[in-house]
Amino acid sequence: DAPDPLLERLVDHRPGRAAITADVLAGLSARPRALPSKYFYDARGSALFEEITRQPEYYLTRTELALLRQVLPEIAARVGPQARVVEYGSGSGRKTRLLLQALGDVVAYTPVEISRTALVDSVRALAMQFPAIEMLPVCADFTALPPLPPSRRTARRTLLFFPGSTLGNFAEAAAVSILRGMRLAMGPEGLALIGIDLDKDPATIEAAYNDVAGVTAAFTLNLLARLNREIGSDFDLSGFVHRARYVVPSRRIETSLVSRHAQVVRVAGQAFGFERDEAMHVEYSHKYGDAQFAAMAAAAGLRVGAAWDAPARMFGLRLLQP
Ligand code: AVJ
Repeated sequence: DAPDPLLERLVDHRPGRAAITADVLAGLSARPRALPSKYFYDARGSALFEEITRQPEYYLTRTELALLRQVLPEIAARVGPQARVVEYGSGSGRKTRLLLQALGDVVAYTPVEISRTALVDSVRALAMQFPAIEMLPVCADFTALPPLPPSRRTARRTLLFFPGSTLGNFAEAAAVSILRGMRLAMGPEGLALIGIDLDKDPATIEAAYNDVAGVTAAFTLNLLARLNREIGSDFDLSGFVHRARYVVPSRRIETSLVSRHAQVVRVAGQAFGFERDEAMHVEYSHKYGDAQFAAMAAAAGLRVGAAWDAPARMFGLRLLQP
């Protein structure tokens, strides 16, 4: 085969079997037990997430897309020409397309995405649509970001794009440290465009994580299938059920896999006993209030330069600056 310029340039920092095993052993030894949500995103997990975004109950993606379409001209005016765009958790690249179109003359685009399949597919499509933009993909967990590859052309500023309320998957301290990392990565002239889900009626939020078609449940359980395949664990997929509840005082969805009966799971030669109804935590999805989000940004040395909310405060975009 001819060498593939895209694959040759891809910076690959994917967590390997040893790292995943260590994370899983640590999570299973903790109380309550927990598994990291970043491992949802193998090829099948990323595809299932795309299917979640098409469920009627999952308002987040379509609301954010509509809001982006509406306010991107204003954002582009604030960002100005010749920006370098770095996106955290770029997924399918659907929102990226709108952003790159609105910005016009972007110098380079660096998607940071833990799913290699999603990354390669999306960058290939974006490279066709935007031949003038240098594509510098990084396959990594964005909380452990390797140094970014240098771009050929010098950029006037860096724009970090972090849509989807993916920040909400992190507990507050971890979210602040991600924002702090963004502050360092963007430099003094930089900006960050962040999508956040806003606190609202609990029933609406809870329905989004319990779609009737069961796609979210399949997405959650796929985590166990992925671990069985990649680290040789023996989770029984029919022995666990998906549970997602909105915890009002914590302003977050807490998703767990609940053991249907007493059982033993083996991972890397170690045995872990589960009790009946024992919950293993797998994901948070935080929903923010305005003051709370501004305080988190401030704790990271950032301020909210501009804010846009979808109708009925269903979702928000925030432009952060040092
Ligand atoms: C990837 C962060 C947008 O937390 O809403 C969707 C992941 N999990 N349904 C979210 C997810 C269950 C999602 N984000």
